[in-house]
Amino acid sequence: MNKNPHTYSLDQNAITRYRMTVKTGKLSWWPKGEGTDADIYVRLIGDKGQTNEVEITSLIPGNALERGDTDTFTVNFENAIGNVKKIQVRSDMSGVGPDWYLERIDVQPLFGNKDVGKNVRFAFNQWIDIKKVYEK
Ligand SMILES: [Ca+2]
Ligand SMILES: [Ca+2]
Repeated sequence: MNKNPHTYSLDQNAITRYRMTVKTGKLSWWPKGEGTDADIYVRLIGDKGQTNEVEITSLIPGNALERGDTDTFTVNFENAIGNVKKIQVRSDMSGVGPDWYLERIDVQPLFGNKDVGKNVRFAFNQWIDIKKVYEK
């Protein structure tokens, strides 16, 4: 018998879980305040809708989003959105020196802890330094 009872058909549209990898920039050898201690919020937009907004800084242990750092964490959203097309990022601009140089965010769809589908990379390479929604 070769039958696998655990075979399932995975509906890509049912994904609500993602691994995100956020890279904070390091613009030169001399620190320019690239890191931040502000609260950062993210929302994903797909071809079938958009997620709720999640505060990613509460999902990162220790001092999140510091100069040159790569922070990796898993996010569970409330609803599925189909294929990821865009991302929105905003800062509450709290704390000392809240300006943040965001290099990029990678978004990998997960089923359980298994990668499914392609990683989507959003290149920002810009300062997040006012209270507005930045979309890529
Ligand atoms: Ca800063
Ligand atoms: Ca920080």
